[in-house]
Amino acid sequence: MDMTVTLTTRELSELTPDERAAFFDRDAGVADARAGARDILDRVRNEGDVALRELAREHDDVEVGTINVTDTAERAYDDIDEAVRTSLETAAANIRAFHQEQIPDDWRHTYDEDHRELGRRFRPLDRVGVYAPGGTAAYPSSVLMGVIPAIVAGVEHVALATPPGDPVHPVTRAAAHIAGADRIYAVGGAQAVGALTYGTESIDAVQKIVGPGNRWVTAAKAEVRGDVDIDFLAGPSEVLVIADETATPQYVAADLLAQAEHDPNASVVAVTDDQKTGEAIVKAIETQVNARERSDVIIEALEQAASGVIVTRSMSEAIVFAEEYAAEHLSIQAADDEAILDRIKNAGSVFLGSHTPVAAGDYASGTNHVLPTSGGARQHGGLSVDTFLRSTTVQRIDEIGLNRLDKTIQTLATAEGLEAHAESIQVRTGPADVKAESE
Ligand code: HSO
Ligand code: ZN
Repeated sequence: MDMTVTLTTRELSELTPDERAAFFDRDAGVADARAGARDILDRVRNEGDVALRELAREHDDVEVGTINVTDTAERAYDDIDEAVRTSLETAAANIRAFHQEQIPDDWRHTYDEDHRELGRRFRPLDRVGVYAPGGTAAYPSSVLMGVIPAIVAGVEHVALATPPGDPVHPVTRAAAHIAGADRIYAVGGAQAVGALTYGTESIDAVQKIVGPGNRWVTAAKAEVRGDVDIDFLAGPSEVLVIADETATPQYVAADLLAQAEHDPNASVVAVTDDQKTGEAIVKAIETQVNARERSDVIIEALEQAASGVIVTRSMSEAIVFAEEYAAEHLSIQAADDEAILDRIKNAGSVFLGSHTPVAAGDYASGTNHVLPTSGGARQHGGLSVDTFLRSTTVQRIDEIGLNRLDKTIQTLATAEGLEAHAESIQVRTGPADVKAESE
């Protein structure tokens, strides 16, 4: 059945405040899912594996046998299609190489003519949990994106949780094997987040949970913050393409459709300073959409208020719009791409030029595809080696160095009324000429 998409270009200057806000306040239903997610988390905390089995029955219509399916991964690796196995390995190698560049060196510097030495060291977390969406649409690529940076960071125990399916998708298990996960748990949804946070008979609790998920998983991650560390909230996919008159409309349209097929709540936007290019992009979308297998999902995503083809009066106006939107993926298909990039601060991952489709980063170029959505790029970046490290500062001060800081420290300690702090210096250096601040 052919479906049609109703789409026209829209002038940015003519959007109403509500229409503008729809682009910038994207929540994708996470807030509404929090109470339901909390109930599930409490069930898992109280009833452990029993709750996991019941929830799989209730939500996924699956009878879960063994929850820990780690020892089936190698077999899955051997059994999957050879082209898929080679592609997973190529992607994994590129992801590994890119993330290896991110390993920070421990450092020590001396200050104050060598009398004060300060430094920073980095150590991996011990146990982390990676969530990868699964079920009907399995995401082995998200397994690579979550597990590889953790392994590169040196995390000893990396657990993967992914929906049970019937059984867990073999390509997902093969990806976990290639990436180096040491546990694979057949558990999905908010209950997976609960199990990794609180532990169950089959699942060990972790220190940090990372990875993308649907709104239930995302809501559950928001709920467990405080009990366990999380990466950030990664909701439905988003892409914003900045295009000028040199862009190829068919490429822009294809990039929008690609992210739109993830989720009816995906937000896909093209913004251009050229009316003709905007119209050509709309036309290309209309031409391409019916040929897509997932056209129903794509059309829903395209028709939501946070999607569209926007025409601006200038490239500056397009850049301001992109900054405010703070895209998970920002694609710049314009002659001056580097100059435009120089003016952008808020974006999870940037794709420059017409031969750098977002799907390249989704799978195989090497960058991470677990990225901030819903404007999170205003505050932080995507998954990286840093996500799995803790930093510690280290210092050593010698006698001369302490004498030089003596008065500063004692004065500030006295100003704060913390006499024992001042004393811990004075016991080493003798009294300093410090006057208590009179009130
Ligand atoms: N674009 C998604 C990641 C993904 N794409 C997985 C294909 N598979 C969110 O960045
Ligand atoms: Zn994608």
